[in-house]
Amino acid sequence: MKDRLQALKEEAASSIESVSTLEQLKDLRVRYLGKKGELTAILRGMKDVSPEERPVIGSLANEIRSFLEQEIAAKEDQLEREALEDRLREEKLDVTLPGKPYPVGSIHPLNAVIEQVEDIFIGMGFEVAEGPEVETDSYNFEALNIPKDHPARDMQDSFYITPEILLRTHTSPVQVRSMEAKEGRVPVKIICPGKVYRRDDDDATHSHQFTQVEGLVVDRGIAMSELHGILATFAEKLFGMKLETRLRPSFFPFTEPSVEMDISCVQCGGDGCRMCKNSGWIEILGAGMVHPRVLEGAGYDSERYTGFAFGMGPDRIALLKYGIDDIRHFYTNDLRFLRQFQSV
Ligand code: 2U9
Repeated sequence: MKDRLQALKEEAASSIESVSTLEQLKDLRVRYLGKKGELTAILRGMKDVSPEERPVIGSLANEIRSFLEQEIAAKEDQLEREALEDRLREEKLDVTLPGKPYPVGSIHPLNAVIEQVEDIFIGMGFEVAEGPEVETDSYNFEALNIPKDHPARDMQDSFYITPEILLRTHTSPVQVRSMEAKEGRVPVKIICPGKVYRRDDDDATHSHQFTQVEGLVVDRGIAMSELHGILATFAEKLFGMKLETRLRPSFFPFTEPSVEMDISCVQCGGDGCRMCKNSGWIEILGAGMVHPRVLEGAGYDSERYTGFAFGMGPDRIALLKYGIDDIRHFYTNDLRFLRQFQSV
Protein backbone atom coordinates (compact mmCIF):
# COMPACT_ATOMS: atom_id res chain seq x y z
CA MET A 1 0.00 0.00 0.00
CA LYS A 2 2.81 2.46 0.91
CA ASP A 3 4.53 1.93 -2.46
CA ARG A 4 1.30 2.32 -4.31
CA LEU A 5 0.64 5.59 -2.45
CA GLN A 6 4.19 6.79 -3.20
CA ALA A 7 3.85 5.82 -6.87
CA LEU A 8 0.54 7.63 -7.07
CA LYS A 9 2.13 10.72 -5.48
CA GLU A 10 4.96 10.84 -8.05
CA GLU A 11 2.75 10.01 -11.00
CA ALA A 12 0.16 12.61 -9.93
CA ALA A 13 2.87 15.21 -9.27
CA SER A 14 4.39 14.78 -12.74
CA SER A 15 0.92 14.76 -14.41
CA ILE A 16 0.08 17.99 -12.55
CA GLU A 17 3.38 19.46 -13.68
CA SER A 18 2.75 18.55 -17.32
CA VAL A 19 -0.82 19.86 -17.81
CA SER A 20 -1.18 23.13 -19.70
CA THR A 21 -4.83 24.04 -19.19
CA LEU A 22 -7.05 24.64 -16.19
CA GLU A 23 -9.51 22.19 -17.72
CA GLN A 24 -6.93 19.35 -17.72
CA LEU A 25 -5.94 20.31 -14.15
CA LYS A 26 -9.56 20.03 -13.03
CA ASP A 27 -9.78 16.56 -14.58
CA LEU A 28 -6.55 15.57 -12.74
CA ARG A 29 -8.01 16.72 -9.43
CA VAL A 30 -11.06 14.55 -9.97
CA ARG A 31 -8.97 11.64 -11.25
CA TYR A 32 -6.59 11.61 -8.21
CA LEU A 33 -8.48 13.30 -5.37
CA GLY A 34 -12.09 12.94 -6.42
CA LYS A 35 -14.64 10.71 -4.60
CA LYS A 36 -14.05 8.07 -7.22
CA GLY A 37 -10.39 9.15 -7.52
CA GLU A 38 -7.30 6.88 -7.45
CA LEU A 39 -6.28 7.96 -3.96
CA THR A 40 -9.72 7.06 -2.67
CA ALA A 41 -9.54 3.80 -4.58
CA ILE A 42 -6.24 2.88 -2.89
CA LEU A 43 -7.60 3.82 0.51
CA ARG A 44 -10.52 1.43 -0.05
CA GLY A 45 -7.79 -1.24 0.41
CA MET A 46 -7.29 0.04 3.99
CA LYS A 47 -9.39 -2.87 5.30
CA ASP A 48 -6.64 -5.20 4.09
CA VAL A 49 -3.96 -3.22 6.04
CA SER A 50 -2.89 -4.40 9.49
CA PRO A 51 -4.38 -2.31 12.32
CA GLU A 52 -0.87 -1.19 13.54
CA GLU A 53 -0.03 0.06 10.02
CA ARG A 54 -3.33 1.83 9.40
CA PRO A 55 -2.40 5.15 11.18
CA VAL A 56 0.87 5.29 9.21
CA ILE A 57 -0.91 4.66 5.91
CA GLY A 58 -3.67 7.01 6.92
CA SER A 59 -1.34 9.91 7.72
CA LEU A 60 0.72 9.13 4.61
CA ALA A 61 -2.46 9.23 2.55
CA ASN A 62 -3.48 12.57 4.11
CA GLU A 63 0.03 13.92 3.64
CA ILE A 64 -0.11 12.87 -0.05
CA ARG A 65 -3.61 14.40 -0.42
CA SER A 66 -2.60 17.78 0.99
CA PHE A 67 0.67 17.60 -1.03
CA LEU A 68 -1.30 17.01 -4.24
CA GLU A 69 -3.82 19.74 -3.23
CA GLN A 70 -0.95 22.21 -2.91
CA GLU A 71 0.61 21.07 -6.19
CA ILE A 72 -2.74 21.51 -7.93
CA ALA A 73 -3.35 24.93 -6.31
CA ALA A 74 0.15 26.09 -7.33
CA LYS A 75 -0.37 24.84 -10.87
CA GLU A 76 -3.77 26.53 -10.99
CA ASP A 77 -2.19 29.89 -10.01
CA GLN A 78 0.52 29.43 -12.61
CA LEU A 79 -1.99 28.56 -15.37
CA GLU A 80 -4.30 31.47 -14.40
CA ARG A 81 -1.33 33.87 -14.37
CA GLU A 82 -0.19 32.61 -17.80
CA ALA A 83 -3.77 32.88 -19.12
CA LEU A 84 -3.94 36.48 -17.83
CA GLU A 85 -0.55 37.34 -19.39
CA ASP A 86 -1.75 35.83 -22.69
CA ARG A 87 -4.90 37.94 -22.55
CA LEU A 88 -2.94 41.06 -21.60
CA ARG A 89 -0.52 40.34 -24.46
CA GLU A 90 -3.37 39.81 -26.93
CA GLU A 91 -5.49 42.66 -25.62
CA LYS A 92 -2.53 44.95 -25.15
CA LEU A 93 -3.92 48.42 -25.95
CA ASP A 94 -1.28 50.48 -27.67
CA VAL A 95 -2.60 53.82 -26.50
CA THR A 96 -0.21 55.51 -28.89
CA LEU A 97 -2.15 54.01 -31.80
CA PRO A 98 -4.50 56.56 -33.44
CA GLY A 99 -8.11 55.97 -32.29
CA LYS A 100 -10.66 54.60 -34.79
CA PRO A 101 -12.31 57.70 -36.24
CA TYR A 102 -16.00 57.62 -35.28
CA PRO A 103 -17.39 60.21 -37.69
CA VAL A 104 -19.95 62.01 -35.55
CA GLY A 105 -22.97 63.21 -37.50
CA SER A 106 -24.68 66.50 -36.77
CA ILE A 107 -28.10 67.97 -37.06
CA HIS A 108 -29.04 68.83 -40.67
CA PRO A 109 -28.84 72.61 -41.19
CA LEU A 110 -32.50 72.65 -42.19
CA ASN A 111 -33.56 70.86 -39.04
CA ALA A 112 -31.36 73.23 -37.05
CA VAL A 113 -33.32 76.19 -38.44
CA ILE A 114 -36.69 74.46 -37.96
CA GLU A 115 -35.84 73.60 -34.34
CA GLN A 116 -34.65 77.15 -33.71
CA VAL A 117 -37.89 78.56 -35.18
CA GLU A 118 -39.91 76.11 -33.04
CA ASP A 119 -38.00 77.06 -29.89
CA ILE A 120 -38.61 80.76 -30.50
CA PHE A 121 -42.38 80.33 -30.94
CA ILE A 122 -42.68 77.81 -28.10
CA GLY A 123 -40.97 80.51 -26.04
CA MET A 124 -43.83 82.82 -27.06
CA GLY A 125 -46.49 80.33 -25.93
CA PHE A 126 -47.13 78.51 -29.21
CA GLU A 127 -47.72 74.74 -29.49
CA VAL A 128 -46.29 72.64 -32.32
CA ALA A 129 -48.95 70.87 -34.41
CA GLU A 130 -48.25 68.30 -37.14
CA GLY A 131 -50.42 66.53 -39.69
CA PRO A 132 -50.50 64.20 -42.68
CA GLU A 133 -48.30 64.88 -45.75
CA VAL A 134 -50.81 62.99 -47.92
CA GLU A 135 -53.78 65.37 -47.74
CA THR A 136 -57.27 65.74 -49.13
CA ASP A 137 -58.04 68.36 -51.73
CA SER A 138 -60.62 69.72 -49.32
CA TYR A 139 -58.19 70.35 -46.44
CA ASN A 140 -55.32 71.47 -48.69
CA PHE A 141 -57.33 73.88 -50.87
CA GLU A 142 -61.11 74.13 -50.23
CA ALA A 143 -60.78 74.84 -46.51
CA LEU A 144 -58.24 77.55 -47.33
CA ASN A 145 -60.57 79.47 -49.59
CA ILE A 146 -58.96 78.04 -52.76
CA PRO A 147 -61.97 76.52 -54.57
CA LYS A 148 -61.54 74.06 -57.46
CA ASP A 149 -61.10 76.65 -60.22
CA HIS A 150 -59.04 79.11 -58.16
CA PRO A 151 -55.92 80.32 -60.02
CA ALA A 152 -53.88 79.91 -56.82
CA ARG A 153 -54.02 76.19 -57.46
CA ASP A 154 -51.80 76.62 -60.47
CA MET A 155 -49.35 78.61 -58.32
CA GLN A 156 -49.17 75.58 -56.12
CA ASP A 157 -48.81 72.96 -58.84
CA SER A 158 -49.52 69.72 -57.00
CA PHE A 159 -48.73 66.00 -56.96
CA TYR A 160 -52.22 64.46 -57.13
CA ILE A 161 -52.54 60.80 -56.18
CA THR A 162 -56.27 60.71 -56.92
CA PRO A 163 -58.59 63.61 -57.90
CA GLU A 164 -59.24 64.06 -54.16
CA ILE A 165 -55.87 63.07 -52.64
CA LEU A 166 -52.55 64.88 -53.11
CA LEU A 167 -49.23 65.52 -51.46
CA ARG A 168 -49.86 68.66 -49.40
CA THR A 169 -48.55 71.85 -50.98
CA HIS A 170 -48.36 73.71 -47.67
CA THR A 171 -48.83 72.91 -43.98
CA SER A 172 -51.95 75.13 -43.79
CA PRO A 173 -54.30 72.08 -43.73
CA VAL A 174 -52.73 71.20 -40.37
CA GLN A 175 -53.98 74.52 -38.97
CA VAL A 176 -57.47 73.78 -40.30
CA ARG A 177 -57.43 70.32 -38.71
CA SER A 178 -56.19 71.84 -35.43
CA MET A 179 -58.97 74.48 -35.41
CA GLU A 180 -61.60 71.81 -36.07
CA ALA A 181 -60.14 69.72 -33.25
CA LYS A 182 -60.46 72.73 -30.91
CA GLU A 183 -64.18 72.97 -31.71
CA GLY A 184 -64.30 76.75 -31.56
CA ARG A 185 -62.29 77.04 -28.35
CA VAL A 186 -59.70 79.86 -28.08
CA PRO A 187 -56.90 80.71 -27.95
CA VAL A 188 -55.47 78.83 -30.89
CA LYS A 189 -51.69 79.46 -30.92
CA ILE A 190 -49.87 76.90 -33.03
CA ILE A 191 -46.97 76.50 -35.43
CA CYS A 192 -46.96 73.76 -38.03
CA PRO A 193 -43.56 72.66 -39.38
CA GLY A 194 -43.24 70.02 -42.04
CA LYS A 195 -42.42 68.85 -45.52
CA VAL A 196 -44.53 70.12 -48.44
CA TYR A 197 -44.55 69.15 -52.08
CA ARG A 198 -44.94 71.24 -55.26
CA ARG A 199 -44.53 70.05 -58.83
CA ASP A 200 -41.56 72.33 -59.40
CA ASP A 201 -38.39 71.79 -61.39
CA ASP A 202 -35.52 71.82 -58.93
CA ASP A 203 -33.15 74.72 -59.35
CA ALA A 204 -30.96 76.83 -57.05
CA THR A 205 -33.97 78.29 -55.23
CA HIS A 206 -36.73 75.72 -55.82
CA SER A 207 -37.14 72.08 -54.82
CA HIS A 208 -40.15 69.78 -55.49
CA GLN A 209 -40.02 68.87 -51.81
CA PHE A 210 -39.17 71.55 -49.27
CA THR A 211 -40.03 72.48 -45.70
CA GLN A 212 -42.36 75.10 -44.31
CA VAL A 213 -43.19 76.44 -40.92
CA GLU A 214 -46.59 78.09 -40.78
CA GLY A 215 -48.29 79.53 -37.74
CA LEU A 216 -51.74 80.57 -36.57
CA VAL A 217 -53.20 82.63 -33.74
CA VAL A 218 -56.96 82.83 -33.25
CA ASP A 219 -58.64 84.60 -30.31
CA ARG A 220 -60.81 87.60 -29.50
CA GLY A 221 -59.43 90.95 -30.65
CA ILE A 222 -56.39 89.70 -32.54
CA ALA A 223 -55.22 92.58 -34.79
CA MET A 224 -52.47 93.30 -37.34
CA SER A 225 -50.43 94.86 -34.50
CA GLU A 226 -50.16 91.44 -32.81
CA LEU A 227 -49.08 89.97 -36.13
CA HIS A 228 -46.32 92.56 -36.63
CA GLY A 229 -45.23 92.51 -32.98
CA ILE A 230 -44.90 88.75 -32.70
CA LEU A 231 -43.24 88.30 -36.11
CA ALA A 232 -40.78 91.17 -35.59
CA THR A 233 -39.76 89.66 -32.24
CA PHE A 234 -39.40 86.29 -33.93
CA ALA A 235 -37.11 87.72 -36.63
CA GLU A 236 -34.81 89.40 -34.10
CA LYS A 237 -34.52 86.20 -32.06
CA LEU A 238 -33.91 84.14 -35.21
CA PHE A 239 -31.01 86.25 -36.44
CA GLY A 240 -29.95 87.22 -32.92
CA MET A 241 -29.71 90.89 -33.73
CA LYS A 242 -31.74 94.10 -33.60
CA LEU A 243 -33.21 94.57 -37.06
CA GLU A 244 -35.85 96.62 -38.83
CA THR A 245 -38.97 94.97 -40.15
CA ARG A 246 -41.51 96.21 -42.64
CA LEU A 247 -44.82 94.83 -43.91
CA ARG A 248 -45.59 95.07 -47.66
CA PRO A 249 -49.08 94.43 -49.04
CA SER A 250 -49.47 90.97 -50.63
CA PHE A 251 -52.19 88.44 -51.43
CA PHE A 252 -53.02 84.95 -50.19
CA PRO A 253 -56.47 83.42 -50.64
CA PHE A 254 -56.54 82.40 -46.95
CA THR A 255 -55.66 85.76 -45.42
CA GLU A 256 -57.11 89.22 -45.82
CA PRO A 257 -55.31 91.61 -45.60
CA SER A 258 -52.11 89.79 -46.61
CA VAL A 259 -48.57 91.01 -46.20
CA GLU A 260 -44.99 89.99 -46.73
CA MET A 261 -42.57 90.86 -43.98
CA ASP A 262 -39.07 92.12 -44.82
CA ILE A 263 -36.20 92.47 -42.41
CA SER A 264 -33.27 94.84 -42.77
CA CYS A 265 -30.52 92.88 -44.51
CA VAL A 266 -28.64 90.78 -41.95
CA GLN A 267 -25.46 91.12 -44.02
CA CYS A 268 -25.28 94.84 -44.75
CA GLY A 269 -27.64 96.11 -42.11
CA GLY A 270 -29.71 97.76 -44.85
CA ASP A 271 -27.00 99.65 -46.74
CA GLY A 272 -27.38 97.30 -49.74
CA CYS A 273 -25.32 94.27 -50.75
CA ARG A 274 -25.36 91.17 -53.03
CA MET A 275 -27.50 89.24 -50.51
CA CYS A 276 -30.30 91.84 -50.47
CA LYS A 277 -29.76 92.74 -54.14
CA ASN A 278 -28.82 96.21 -52.89
CA SER A 279 -32.38 96.77 -51.57
CA GLY A 280 -31.27 96.68 -47.93
CA TRP A 281 -34.30 94.48 -47.25
CA ILE A 282 -34.81 90.72 -47.27
CA GLU A 283 -38.24 89.09 -47.41
CA ILE A 284 -38.47 86.29 -44.83
CA LEU A 285 -42.14 85.38 -44.53
CA GLY A 286 -45.71 85.96 -45.64
CA ALA A 287 -48.62 86.57 -43.27
CA GLY A 288 -52.03 88.03 -42.91
CA MET A 289 -55.28 88.20 -40.96
CA VAL A 290 -57.09 84.88 -41.35
CA HIS A 291 -59.81 85.15 -43.95
CA PRO A 292 -63.26 85.09 -42.27
CA ARG A 293 -64.38 82.36 -44.71
CA VAL A 294 -61.51 80.18 -43.49
CA LEU A 295 -62.42 80.83 -39.84
CA GLU A 296 -66.08 80.02 -40.49
CA GLY A 297 -65.12 76.89 -42.43
CA ALA A 298 -63.16 75.64 -39.42
CA GLY A 299 -65.97 76.32 -36.95
CA TYR A 300 -65.01 79.79 -35.66
CA ASP A 301 -67.50 82.65 -35.66
CA SER A 302 -65.61 85.36 -37.58
CA GLU A 303 -67.78 88.02 -35.89
CA ARG A 304 -66.43 87.05 -32.47
CA TYR A 305 -62.96 85.80 -33.29
CA THR A 306 -60.10 87.05 -35.45
CA GLY A 307 -56.69 85.60 -36.13
CA PHE A 308 -53.45 85.98 -37.99
CA ALA A 309 -51.38 83.41 -39.79
CA PHE A 310 -47.95 83.32 -41.30
CA GLY A 311 -45.75 81.06 -43.36
CA MET A 312 -42.03 80.81 -44.01
CA GLY A 313 -39.59 78.54 -45.80
CA PRO A 314 -36.81 77.33 -43.44
CA ASP A 315 -34.81 76.44 -46.56
CA ARG A 316 -34.84 80.08 -47.57
CA ILE A 317 -33.97 81.21 -44.02
CA ALA A 318 -31.09 78.69 -43.89
CA LEU A 319 -29.79 80.06 -47.20
CA LEU A 320 -29.79 83.54 -45.61
CA LYS A 321 -28.44 82.43 -42.26
CA TYR A 322 -25.54 80.39 -43.67
CA GLY A 323 -24.98 82.40 -46.86
CA ILE A 324 -25.66 79.37 -49.08
CA ASP A 325 -26.48 80.05 -52.74
CA ASP A 326 -28.14 76.78 -53.81
CA ILE A 327 -31.12 75.16 -52.06
CA ARG A 328 -30.28 71.76 -53.62
CA HIS A 329 -27.33 71.39 -51.24
CA PHE A 330 -29.93 70.64 -48.56
CA TYR A 331 -31.24 67.64 -50.42
CA THR A 332 -28.21 66.06 -52.09
CA ASN A 333 -26.68 64.71 -48.83
CA ASP A 334 -23.18 65.67 -49.90
CA LEU A 335 -21.09 65.10 -46.74
CA ARG A 336 -18.59 67.76 -47.85
CA PHE A 337 -21.48 70.25 -47.58
CA LEU A 338 -23.14 68.80 -44.46
CA ARG A 339 -19.90 68.45 -42.48
CA GLN A 340 -19.65 72.24 -42.46
CA PHE A 341 -22.50 72.29 -39.95
CA GLN A 342 -20.78 70.05 -37.35
CA SER A 343 -20.79 72.77 -34.77
CA VAL A 344 -24.26 74.23 -35.59
C1 2U9 B 1 -54.94 78.95 -42.05
C2 2U9 B 1 -55.11 80.27 -42.34
C3 2U9 B 1 -54.10 80.99 -42.93
C4 2U9 B 1 -50.60 80.60 -43.84
C5 2U9 B 1 -49.79 81.60 -44.55
C6 2U9 B 1 -48.20 82.42 -45.81
C7 2U9 B 1 -48.86 83.55 -45.51
C8 2U9 B 1 -47.00 82.38 -46.65
C9 2U9 B 1 -45.40 81.12 -47.82
C10 2U9 B 1 -44.13 81.14 -46.98
C11 2U9 B 1 -43.00 80.59 -47.75
C12 2U9 B 1 -45.38 79.81 -48.50
O1 2U9 B 1 -43.31 78.21 -48.45
S1 2U9 B 1 -43.70 79.49 -48.85
O2 2U9 B 1 -43.41 79.89 -50.13
N1 2U9 B 1 -46.57 81.21 -46.97
O3 2U9 B 1 -46.44 83.37 -47.03
N2 2U9 B 1 -48.72 81.32 -45.29
S2 2U9 B 1 -50.16 83.19 -44.48
O4 2U9 B 1 -51.91 81.12 -43.76
C13 2U9 B 1 -52.91 80.38 -43.21
C14 2U9 B 1 -52.73 79.08 -42.89
C15 2U9 B 1 -53.76 78.36 -42.30
C16 2U9 B 1 -56.05 78.16 -41.40
